Amino acid sequence: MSHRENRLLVLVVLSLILGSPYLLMLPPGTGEDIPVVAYIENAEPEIIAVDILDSSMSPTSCVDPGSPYFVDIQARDNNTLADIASLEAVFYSPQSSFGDVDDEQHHYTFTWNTSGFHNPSGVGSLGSGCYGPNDPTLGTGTWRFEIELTKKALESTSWTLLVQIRDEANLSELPTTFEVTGFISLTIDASEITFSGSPSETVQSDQNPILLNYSTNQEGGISCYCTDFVGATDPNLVIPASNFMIDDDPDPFEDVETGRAVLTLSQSRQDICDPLEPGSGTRNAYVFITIPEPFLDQDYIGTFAFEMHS
Ligand SMILES: [Ca+2]
Ligand SMILES: [Ca+2]
Ligand SMILES: [Ca+2]
Repeated sequence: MSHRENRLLVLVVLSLILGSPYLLMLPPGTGEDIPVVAYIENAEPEIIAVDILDSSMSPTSCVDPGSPYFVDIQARDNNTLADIASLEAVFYSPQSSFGDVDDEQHHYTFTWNTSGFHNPSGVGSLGSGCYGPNDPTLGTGTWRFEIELTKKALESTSWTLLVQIRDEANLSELPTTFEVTGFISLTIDASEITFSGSPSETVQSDQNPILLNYSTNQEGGISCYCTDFVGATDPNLVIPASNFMIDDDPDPFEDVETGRAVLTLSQSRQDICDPLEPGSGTRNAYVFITIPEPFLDQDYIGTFAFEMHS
């Protein structure tokens, strides 16, 4: 862009009345015209404040992934907002940086330009609550982004929101630190399972495997513990937790074990799968019981508890 294009052009035409007695004879409004050109320098835009607001419009530094938030950006430009060309709001985790490509776990980009608000990569989402200044002749204004990070956004207290503003010639930026809160979710595709068999047999449950569906934005694991199983008719008889096994494949008696080793349950929490990366997925839990011998044939009732932990 040339030097002249970086300036506002104001053309002022002065009408000069000369002091000659002859000219005083001329009718009013006649004289010499002198064109005067005044240049107003471009002023650099400045970000005055960046505020993250929750759904009740309260300022916050903690962002829950998967929930909408507002980002208010107040900016000033002393040759007015008319030459503001674009804003960019980039959210990135401590494992990423400003210039990286967007991805749900680490990096989100939202922009404004004279055609409106944009989510150029489609990572995350923009809500309908976005707006910009409606009077470009003013020197300051506020842009509001309504944004949402996905549930894959990494749990961390050290995310950065870097806002950049550009006018016709200059760029200014302001960083803000915020937290993405952690979350864990685990669902099981069964509410009740049953085993049936004869004394001394090892049998699987009527539903095998149990599917453990998890979702988390941090590293985690899934553990299980189990109560003793108490006789429904004669509660003095119990099947201890140690008669139950969990495997990650359908066969608990392989010569060469597939995947993780078979786990004997207890009343203490034990991890039943390898550490989980942030994200979502499913793990299989194949469950078995070795029925004691001799043993009274009655129903025995107890509980398996599956838990997800960070
Ligand atoms: Ca400017
Ligand atoms: Ca196995
Ligand atoms: Ca296994």
